[in-house]
Amino acid sequence: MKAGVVAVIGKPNVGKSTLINTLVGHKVSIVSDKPQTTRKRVLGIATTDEYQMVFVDTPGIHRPKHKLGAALNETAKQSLHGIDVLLIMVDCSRMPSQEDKNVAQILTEAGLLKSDSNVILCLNKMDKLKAEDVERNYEAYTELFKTENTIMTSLTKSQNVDILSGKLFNLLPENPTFYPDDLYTDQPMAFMAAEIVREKALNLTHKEVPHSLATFCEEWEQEEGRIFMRIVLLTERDSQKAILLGHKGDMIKKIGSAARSEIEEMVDQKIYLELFVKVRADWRQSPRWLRELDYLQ
Ligand SMILES: Nc1nc2c(ncn2[C@@H]2O[C@H](COP(=O)(O)OP(=O)(O)OP(=O)(O)O)[C@@H](O)[C@H]2O)c(=O)[nH]1
Ligand SMILES: [Mg+2]
Repeated sequence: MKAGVVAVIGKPNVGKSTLINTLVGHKVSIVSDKPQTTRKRVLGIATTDEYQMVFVDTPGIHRPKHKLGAALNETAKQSLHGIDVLLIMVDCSRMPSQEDKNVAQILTEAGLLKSDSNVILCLNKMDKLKAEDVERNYEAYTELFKTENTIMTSLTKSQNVDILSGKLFNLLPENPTFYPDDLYTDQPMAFMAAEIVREKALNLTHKEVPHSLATFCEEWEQEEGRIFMRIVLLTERDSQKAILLGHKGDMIKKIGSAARSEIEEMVDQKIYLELFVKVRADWRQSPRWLRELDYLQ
């Protein structure tokens, strides 16, 4: 039996959470096309007869503009301790950006880009990579992260995921399993339900709303034949609240019905989902709110 911890690190929006959901075979971490979707360290656990891979999903490392951003970067850095394999993820359809360079610097400072380190560089989004850019981009990323142990993937087209899984397996140490075979995440259901609501809201809204949105479960009550849950959508301005509610409540209804079916599947029973939009100016700058939302390490 092989078992170990694999941290997935990279700048925002490269596909880290998509990869973990794919390899685990369950949605453990929400996905959107907006940067900074992942805000907490989330474990995704994949167990077979041969291995247990414990993936650590991390917030994308970026240049922070507020206390929330700084907390996200800190969470990503803290996730580098005690790992067996480091999986660096990039969007290979573009040349490395300043954010990729910051990721490389953090990894160098943590002593993780040495030749004897267990590192895999995953060049994702190959479906968007132009043929004439392949060589240039490949060289730029392998040079930046100082590794030739690479794999090019397209998660949206399910390309090379098995090869990546094989490469991870090769680097895992011999160990007994850490977690029960049927456990696929360390996150409580109430957190996952609030995240599903946030994902639906992220995918249905634009501009500043996704960035200033947080969700949390305020009440979770097992009732006769169903679970009652109240999930709060926290935002920073009345104008953002108006967008989240929509004309005559259209938007919040859409968010609710998209989230409800997914949460019901997860908890395997009917739910009564109450959504409530709250405005707290500048919550992203408030240590109290960041603590409350469990975004601080
Ligand atoms: N074209 C293309 N899009 C992809 C691929 N993999 C993921 N995506 C998309 O990229 C976007 C970001 O994916 P996420 O998995 O949320 O990215 P992330 O790295 O976890 O982002 P953060 O949590 O913000 O750090 C989503 O819209 C995905 O559907 C891929 O191989 N090709
Ligand atoms: Mg993510």
